[in-house]
Order: sequence, then structure tokens, then C-alpha cells
Amino acid sequence: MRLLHTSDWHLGRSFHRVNMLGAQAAFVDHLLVAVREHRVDAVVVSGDVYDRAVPPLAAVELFDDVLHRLAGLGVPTVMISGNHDSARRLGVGAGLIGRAGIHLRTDAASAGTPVVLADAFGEVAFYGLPYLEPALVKDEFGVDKAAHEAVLGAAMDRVRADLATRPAGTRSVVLAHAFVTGGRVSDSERDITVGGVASVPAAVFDGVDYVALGHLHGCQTITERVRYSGSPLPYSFSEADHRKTMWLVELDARGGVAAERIDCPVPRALARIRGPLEQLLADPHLTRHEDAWVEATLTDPVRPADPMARLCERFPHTLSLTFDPERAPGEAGVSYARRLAGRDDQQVAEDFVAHVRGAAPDEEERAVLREAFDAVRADAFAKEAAR
Ligand SMILES: [Mn+2]
Repeated sequence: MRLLHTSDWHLGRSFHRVNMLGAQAAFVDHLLVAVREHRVDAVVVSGDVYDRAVPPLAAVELFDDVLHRLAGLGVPTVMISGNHDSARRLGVGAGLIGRAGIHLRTDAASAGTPVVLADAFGEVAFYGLPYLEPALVKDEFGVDKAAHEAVLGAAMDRVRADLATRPAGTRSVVLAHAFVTGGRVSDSERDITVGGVASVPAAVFDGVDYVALGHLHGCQTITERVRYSGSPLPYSFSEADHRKTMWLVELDARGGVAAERIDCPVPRALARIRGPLEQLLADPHLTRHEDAWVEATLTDPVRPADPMARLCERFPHTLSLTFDPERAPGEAGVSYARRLAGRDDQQVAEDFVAHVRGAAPDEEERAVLREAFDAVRADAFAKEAAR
């Protein structure tokens, strides 16, 4: 069986000030061409279909368009909700849409109930595990601890239990929206840390033939059977070196996996450039970036006048401008942005405590901070989900 695995469309999201709907529509066209060209048997979409709980109308219309066209091709599709989607909103009409062969799985309670498709070699069970917010689903799975590994592990126990009741040789595919340990992050995924832990070990997925992951926006192979497709479009400059793709997965008669990458259309290249303004305006090596979406970091010790307008004369698609002045060695005052780079909320808060009190927080204080951040995140997710 030949699968096309994609995720993290984030329909309705923009890239800095650029509306990406046109690029998202071009991706959808490309997806449908790929489905036909490669004679795909099933499409799997692993969450974050939309960028937010209540997406703009144009995004909803694009989603409606892709559903109609997939149904028109007669290619079965399995989709789950991600942490950016409102599971309940996305799931409205799922029963009816399912009759057209588009299977939306947005309810944690149906984790152990697969969509069963078949090819010449027999049946393939597709288990759609929507994004599982630990605090909201721990009761559903009867686990004590609101932790990603606990709830996903319990959901996978249901998958394995169901699979054990099926005829020997039944192949299996799991769709999940999660951060698996070892995966590389970018700046456009929303933090899902709970209890100081964001990721789950790949071993929670043991026992199934292929795991189609969503959440991380870079295409990556965790193991031969556990892969991220990544987002089809970049949503941050940290993705400047990504090659945006989908996985074309061949599941053989015995559940063996072979996968190749199908490139997505590139609306415009991304470039991150850094240096003093005059150098960026004159450097001949930067000619190749003149047509790119540009993130410029100016290192001038003194902020030059009108930098955005001047940069745009050479790089008309400059979208982001930051200042990181170079200072003489020994000179104090590393920029605030540089001090925060790569640090998560917890670390910033711990640094703050150390700064104002003169002593870093102890283990108990760190736990209090962690609980506060977890509570804020869980609350924000629950509010979004209920919109
Ligand atoms: Mn995402």
C-alpha cells in the first residue's frame, strides 16, 4: 500500500507579514497532483491542519476545497487534529465526511478504533491519535500522571490491544501529533512541555508498522518506521535550511517500509543575513538572496538611520530586522535578545529569580515555577479548544 504522509499545514497562518494562503493553495494543488502521479492509495495528515482554533474563513474554504478534491479522486484520507487545531471544531461533521472516505479522528476516546483499508495483500489498520493534551485526557485513559508519555503510552496500549484481535498479518499505521525524543525543533512549533518534559521516547510506538508523525516542522526520520513529514511550508526563519517535503511510503505485504521524499513547491527562498548595514548592502555574495524572504541582523555598534528602507532597496522582501551590535571584547552588555536566544520560559524565569535574589531557585522552587507554566499552558489549550 502506498501512503502519502504530510502534516502541519497550518492553513491560515502567515509568515511575518506575508499572507501564505496562496502558497498553501499551491501546496494543496501539488498534493493532489502527487496523489495522482504516484498512484497513492491513502493520504495521512498528522495534525495542525489549521493554525488556530478559529481559523479565518479563507482557510476554512481551502480546507473544504481539499476535502472535496480528495474525495473526488476516491483516495481514502485519514486526518487527526494537532495542538493548534480545535479538535471539536475540526471534528464537526466527521461522521458525514467519513462517508466520502475522508476520516477525521479528533477524539481521544476513539484511539483504539482504526480506519481499516485494504490492498491486494490484505488489511491495513489506521489508528488516528489526535494531539493528546495530558491534563485534558488523563481521565479518559485512566492514568494518574498528566504527562505526554503516560497518555500516549495508554493510547498506544489501546492500539496494540485492538491490533491483537485482528487477523494475523494485519498491517498497521499510527498517526500521532507529538514531540518524539531526538526530533529537531524549529521556532514555529508551540511549546507543549508538561512537568518539564515535552518529548516521548519513540519506543511508545513499538508494535506498529509505520508511525506518521506531526508536530515538528522539519522533515525527519526518527527510525525507519517513525517519521515526521514536517510542514509543507516554512513558518519561521529557523527553517531556512529545511527542504520541505512529504513522505511517499511503500508498505509492503509484510509491513516492511520504504520511504522517499516528495518535494513541496517553494514560494520563495529564505535567507538569514548578518553584518553591518553597509556590508549587507555591498557584499556581492549576497546577490543570490536579493529575491528571498530575508531576515537581517544588523551588527552596527550604532543603529544606522532608516535601516529597513535601505535594506529593502536591495532586498525588497526583507521581513525581519533585528539589531545585535558587536561590542569590543570586555565591553559589557550582550543584547537582551541574544541572552534569551535558545532559552525556554522555565530557564528565563529561573535566571530572573537568580538575578533579583542573587541565588538560583532550589529544586522545590523550580517545581513551583514548572507547575505554574504547565497550568498556564494547559489552561490556554483548554480555552482555545473550547472556543
Ligand atoms: Mn505544527
